[in-house]
Amino acid sequence: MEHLHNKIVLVTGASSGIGEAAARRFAAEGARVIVAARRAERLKKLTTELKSDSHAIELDVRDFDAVKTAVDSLPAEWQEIDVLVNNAGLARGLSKVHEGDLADWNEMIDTNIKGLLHVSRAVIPGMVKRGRGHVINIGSIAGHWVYPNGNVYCATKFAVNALTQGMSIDLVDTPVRVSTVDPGLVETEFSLVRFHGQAERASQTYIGYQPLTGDDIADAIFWVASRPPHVQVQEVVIMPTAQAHSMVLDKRVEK
Ligand code: NDP
Ligand code: 8X3
Repeated sequence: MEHLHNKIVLVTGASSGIGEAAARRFAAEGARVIVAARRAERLKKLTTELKSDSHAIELDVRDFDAVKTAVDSLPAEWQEIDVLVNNAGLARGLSKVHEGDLADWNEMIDTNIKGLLHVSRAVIPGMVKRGRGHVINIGSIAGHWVYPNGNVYCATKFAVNALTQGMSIDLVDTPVRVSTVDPGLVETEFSLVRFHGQAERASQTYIGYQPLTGDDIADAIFWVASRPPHVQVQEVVIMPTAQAHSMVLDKRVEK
């Protein structure tokens, strides 16, 4: 196992859900954690709770100039990022393509595809230069199978899958590793965001079976990051025991 003690880990989308759980897990294992997201107040609170040295950056991954400036202007002691967890992402809406909302599409494409590219473009050159690093993308089973009305969100996660493969090929002649962790249903704020704050509708997503938690995914991310340097886990697909596929879920709701 590779020890992550004192390694620098940047987690995007750390203000909630999987990203927050990953930040807590890496910190608990002694890594130094940079947490990034738009909601600065949440990050500030998180840094007071983390069990190791941490640094918060308020960041909208959709804005490349802001991402580049934030990464380039990190304090000297935070510059040498060892692990990048490209987690920031979201779904907006659930509708047929011919009835879809353009603002929702743009937000998903700009965040999940372009945002991931922006952060990767800003961080990976330093990893290549230093001759060490690990990029862990958070994909989804939505990047393996399209489900009804999931069209654009699924397309963004198929794109993440393609970008993971592309990065892996592009970095094969360097020591930098590339991995993807692709979860099924995880209970976070994901559905609340997807349904534009409709709490009742969002909570229905997780009723009738035991969904995964952010901690379950953080566990997988940490496992991927802590393999020895010659071991590159390419892909981890992780689902609730009650789920077999995007469209196969053993959901038992009492009538
Ligand atoms: P949450 O809604 O709980 O967390 C999403 C995180 O992404 C938040 O911290 C949010 O921070 C951040 N984020 C969103 N947009 C931006 C942006 N423009 N710039 C910076 N940060 C942003 O959802 P999850 O934890 O579930 O989602 C995390 C990742 O996991 C996503 O990529 C999602 O697609 C993926 N995933 C989730 C699954 C699930 O079932 N929950 C399953 C498979 C994959 P803020 O709003 O403060 O900026
Ligand atoms: C999130 C999982 O199936 O809700 O990526 O799209 S799903």
